[in-house]
Amino acid sequence: MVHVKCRSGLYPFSEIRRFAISDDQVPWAVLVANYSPPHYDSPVLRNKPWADPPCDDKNFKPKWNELDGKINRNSHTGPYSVVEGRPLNPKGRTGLQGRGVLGRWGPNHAADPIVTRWKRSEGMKETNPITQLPILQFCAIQRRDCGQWAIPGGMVDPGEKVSETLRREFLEEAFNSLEAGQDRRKMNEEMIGEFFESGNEIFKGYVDDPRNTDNAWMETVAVNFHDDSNETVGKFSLQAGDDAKNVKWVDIDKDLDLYASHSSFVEAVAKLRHAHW
Ligand code: RP5
Ligand code: MG
Ligand code: MG
Repeated sequence: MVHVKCRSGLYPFSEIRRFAISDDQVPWAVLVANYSPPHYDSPVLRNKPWADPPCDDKNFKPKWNELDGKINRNSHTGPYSVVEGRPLNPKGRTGLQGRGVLGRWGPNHAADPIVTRWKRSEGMKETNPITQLPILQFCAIQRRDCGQWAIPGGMVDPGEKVSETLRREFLEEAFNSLEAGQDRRKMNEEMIGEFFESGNEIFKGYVDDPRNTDNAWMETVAVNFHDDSNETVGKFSLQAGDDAKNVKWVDIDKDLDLYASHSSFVEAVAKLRHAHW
């Protein structure tokens, strides 16, 4: 499917308007003679330790399509092209050149923990009256940046294992671990540590994120961790933290409108668990 959320209107947190292209014009293989997207590198990236330098910086010698020191510049989608020193978005045009607000040229790797439990009343699983299937709930956060509801995911730090990112981001965004006292932090870490030991990989690849550009894009590994009995994560009280301003259990259903490609990840979990969608 062609990307959609990274093609329209104003680029997030800017006054820059994307160059409009039709679905047919997205693939690089299709010639678009007048394609002249604006260039945007957000000023927030300047001298940030988590961001690459500008592509024309003489000291910047990235190793594209490989592990570059601790930075993973491989794409889950396979090798990407690099034209005039800049990686090209593997899904095609976005109407904007540069990095936008993304820290890395090329793939920006994230991880998304999809934590689920059954909706219950008085201990019994609730079913949807139409599909007769049990209703699954996932732990959703409201993003501070755009206000949209989302999976509590985040960026993989250089050298960090994806399994660690999944656990860390969940604790930061849904359990506010960065501001928790020592006792609560320890208790949550122990409980989540055990719970996160076994998950089901749902998706690995490109994300249709509104921040994507022609030269920088989001990729993720989405993993489902399920509390079947509401005895572990399912019964703990949630507290939003870091880049989340709200957190709650949300019923999974096809009308969900979530950030980036998150609805499709949640749909895959509902199918996997034979839940209502
Ligand atoms: C999405 O952005 C990913 O699926 C992940 O949920 C998220 C990571 O970015 P931040 O939450 O750190 O902004 O593309
Ligand atoms: Mg985060
Ligand atoms: Mg996040």
